[in-house]
Amino acid sequence: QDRKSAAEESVDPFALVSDELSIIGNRLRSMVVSEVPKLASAAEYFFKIGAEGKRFRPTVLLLMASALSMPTPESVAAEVASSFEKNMRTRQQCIAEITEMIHVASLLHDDVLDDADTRRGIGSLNFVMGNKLSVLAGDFLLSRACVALASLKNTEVVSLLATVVEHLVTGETMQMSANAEQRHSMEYYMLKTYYKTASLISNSCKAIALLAGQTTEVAMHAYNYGRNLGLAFQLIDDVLDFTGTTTSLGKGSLSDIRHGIITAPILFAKEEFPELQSIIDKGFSNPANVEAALDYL
Ligand code: GRG
Repeated sequence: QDRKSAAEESVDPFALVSDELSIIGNRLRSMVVSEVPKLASAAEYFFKIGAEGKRFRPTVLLLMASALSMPTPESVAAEVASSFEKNMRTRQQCIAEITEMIHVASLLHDDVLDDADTRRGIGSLNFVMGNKLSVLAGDFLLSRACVALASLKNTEVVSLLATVVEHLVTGETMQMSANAEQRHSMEYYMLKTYYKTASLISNSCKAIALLAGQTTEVAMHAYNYGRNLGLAFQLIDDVLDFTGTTTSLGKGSLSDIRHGIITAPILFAKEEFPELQSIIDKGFSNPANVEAALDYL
């Protein structure tokens, strides 16, 4: 009973992998160079020190890698075992890098679609260098992610992460094309959230398990862990959109509601206060209506 739980001791998960995070940061900066200066500066924009964001996904993946990496049998010569383990960790770090490149590519395209002006506390790339270069830089990052994926020579892992890109596009399209009924459906919200946010985390967790040589069953547990974590991450992100500030979020708050996107906090509030529906029906182009909706949250 004297033993404190990890939560009580407030272990900082980022600190546990800080060395590896900086290795990955350096590698990412070297992976996104281009011979064309304009493209090089656009592609490296969100990989520069100070602009790297929270690095939530690489942190989760590196922790997953250290939890699942199996030691080589004692019968194997120490030198062989050490090079085997080093190789496995390098391949898992590569998943963290690919995941971050796909993530940043999606942010670049997302900011163009939303006409956002701020990201990670600085000007969004579209704001600083324009929409055209942002779209091209996103495509460039996806291409570099594909090359890195191919180098792993594991067709199942290639297929998992290639499908994630389709999921990101699917989730974004579901969000922007939802009809009135879909916008108010929790089921639709959860499916969209899986595609937009949880798929990348769950499938990359699964890839880490597969590269560790784990069984299909363990890989499925890793997938489910990533899926639930990803869904929880987006739910919290949606709450923060209402409660956060430009400083804490690194971008403007209330962006979902201003874009007419109905997220979980509104869906839950509506269950308790059905009268909120009439406010939603008026739309949120009028700031007074945003204020009226906020009273219910
Ligand atoms: C080109 C791959 C690609 C996709 C195009 C635009 C689009 C389709 C998808 C958008 C997906 C998207 C932006 C989902 C939101 C995910 C999310 C919660 C982002 C914020 O993640 P954080 O908080 O950001 O981890 P930082 O900045 O800390 O990395």
